[in-house]
Amino acid sequence: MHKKRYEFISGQINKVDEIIKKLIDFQVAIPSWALGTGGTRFGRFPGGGEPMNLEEKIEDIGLLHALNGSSGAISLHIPWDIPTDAEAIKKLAAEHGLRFDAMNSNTFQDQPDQKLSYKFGSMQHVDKAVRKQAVDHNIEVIKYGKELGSKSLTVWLSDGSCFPGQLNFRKAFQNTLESLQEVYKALPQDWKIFVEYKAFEPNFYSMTVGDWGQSLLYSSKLGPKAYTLVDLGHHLANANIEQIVSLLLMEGKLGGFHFNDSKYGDDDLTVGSIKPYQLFLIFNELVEGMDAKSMNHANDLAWMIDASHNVKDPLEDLLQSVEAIMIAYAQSLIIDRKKLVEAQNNNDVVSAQEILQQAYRTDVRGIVAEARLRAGGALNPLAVYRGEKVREQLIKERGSKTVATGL
Ligand code: RM4
Ligand code: MN
Ligand code: MN
Repeated sequence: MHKKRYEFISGQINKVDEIIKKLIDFQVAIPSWALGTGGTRFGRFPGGGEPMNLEEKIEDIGLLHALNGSSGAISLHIPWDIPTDAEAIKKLAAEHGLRFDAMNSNTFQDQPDQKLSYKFGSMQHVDKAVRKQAVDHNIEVIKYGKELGSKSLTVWLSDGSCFPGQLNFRKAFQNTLESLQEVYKALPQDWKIFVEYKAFEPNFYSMTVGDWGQSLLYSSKLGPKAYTLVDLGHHLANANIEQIVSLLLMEGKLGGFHFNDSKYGDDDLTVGSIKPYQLFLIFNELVEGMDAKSMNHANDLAWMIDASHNVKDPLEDLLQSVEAIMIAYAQSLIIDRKKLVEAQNNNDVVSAQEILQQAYRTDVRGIVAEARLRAGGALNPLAVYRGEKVREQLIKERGSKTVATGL
């Protein structure tokens, strides 16, 4: 079945081996906080067998990577994932073929042993002592990251205001910039810092890093090691994310991605489950923009998933998400770029649409599966996961009442 499907598709497109090589090289980092059942603010229904510590999280991601060959990195969140024995953690990750992608700091929650509260913000706070606490936390996160061999820090701030008048926007921006500058100073030479924006939630009147313009302002003022991070769920409804991506790339300021999907807000649903065409259009801009700058698709941007699971088995959901990313990437690689440029230059709008949709409507799953096989993964990861009764085994090992750290 696979052989037939692969032969059919590889006969239709050019340079299939080059495409397969790119697919094999392309790795998507899995967030440590997406391995458990997230729940909503109304309730949480844990599915059992969830990882209870960093070691078990690494094992879960190792399993995903063994199945699909494309999940060779992990993104950690501190303090949820403090590595008490960094050497042992590094060794375990290496055994599973995993590297450490961006480290994430957390100043959107108060921790039990914390002196000052982030209720009214962290880096934007009117009290300098709170800002310093947030800066120190980020510097500590860098320290853990260095121990593990990570090379980047993602800062997502929930800072903002819920009501008009609560904040002086300009002062909040300036405080945040100063705090980020302190963190920037502590960044090792070969590290990057990603400033992630979000339009709303948990603050509902203003967010201090609310959109890509604000993030770009911060990252431009910070310096060459600072970049903007795009999380697909962090825009106002119907925002043209592909255009945002294109311009950030043009400016050399796109740092990385948090993939997920959504219908209404920051829904954190499975990648490609709601708007697969949008995902394809984003990949179209990514590939075109990276090629225009001779960038390396696999390494020059940070590719991460940021999702949350309420009703699905988190590992099955992540397998689906990675598959959706690989499909969109493969489809963007088969776009007839020459013809598209021609159509654009001739104002041939009809042909331009035809060219994009020709690629989007091509069933590339045979190529993606072939790449997975060549990388040592399974032909059908989901089927293997279910066939081997992985969740049942995890429940047996870890118990049915486990709750993973995270949101
Ligand atoms: C936020 C944001 C961040 C992530 C947290 C857990 O909504 O997307 O990237 O660190 O959730
Ligand atoms: Mn995110
Ligand atoms: Mn989010």
